[in-house]
Amino acid sequence: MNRIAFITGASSGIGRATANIFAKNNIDLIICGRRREKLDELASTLSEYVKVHVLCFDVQNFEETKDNIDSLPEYFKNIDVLVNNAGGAHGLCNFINSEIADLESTIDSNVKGLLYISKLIIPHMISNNKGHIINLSSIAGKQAYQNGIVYCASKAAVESISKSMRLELVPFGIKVTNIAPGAVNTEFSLTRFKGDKKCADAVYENYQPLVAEDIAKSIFYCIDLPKHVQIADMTIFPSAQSAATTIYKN
Ligand code: 8X3
Repeated sequence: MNRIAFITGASSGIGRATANIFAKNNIDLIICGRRREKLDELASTLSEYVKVHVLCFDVQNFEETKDNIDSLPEYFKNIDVLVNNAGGAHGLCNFINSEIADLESTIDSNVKGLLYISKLIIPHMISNNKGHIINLSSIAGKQAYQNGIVYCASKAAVESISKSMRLELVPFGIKVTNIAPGAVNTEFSLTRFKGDKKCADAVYENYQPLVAEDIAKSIFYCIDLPKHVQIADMTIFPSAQSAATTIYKN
């Protein structure tokens, strides 16, 4: 019987790449996001390999999240792998000049959304006595940097949540893996710079950044290990990066 994975933020980037690699390895999928068209298009491609169920909702809204998870057909409620990937950085700006709406959406998606999803899915894993939760943190969760106050805080929260989850869930046979990428060329910077493509592209110029597939492969590696092996924490940099804001460019 195939395993079943629930992936948030699956319409693009790391979430989408993870859905692709899971499907090619016979893992049935629940793909979640806010962009229905992109999810449907991904579902129609991946249905060739596995069963795919689409949920279109915003993780920032608890009621919407609950209604969507409650609506899952019985088969899809037996979730083996949860990939908490939805989130992003809204603005790169010093704290004094930052917008309240950006602070709210960064915390609401990266922290509250992750907690909502986990709170609704963990009971199913507990009743099955198995599961694996992958939380997408960031190097920003380990190392604070200038102009990133709320994003760094939100990812530091994810790091802490991963540790607490592991303490609580290991007795139920549930693994928890925290993944902290460095620079990955996705829509991340476009969101951070509010659609300014020139600024977003400049982040990834003059070195080879990671791509979404690099992180997806690492996620698949973690979930494909034997039952007795649990990766607790994985930090992944491009070879040119040595710290959150230290990238060797040439
Ligand atoms: C994204 C990586 O270095 O821009 O989480 O914070 S970084």
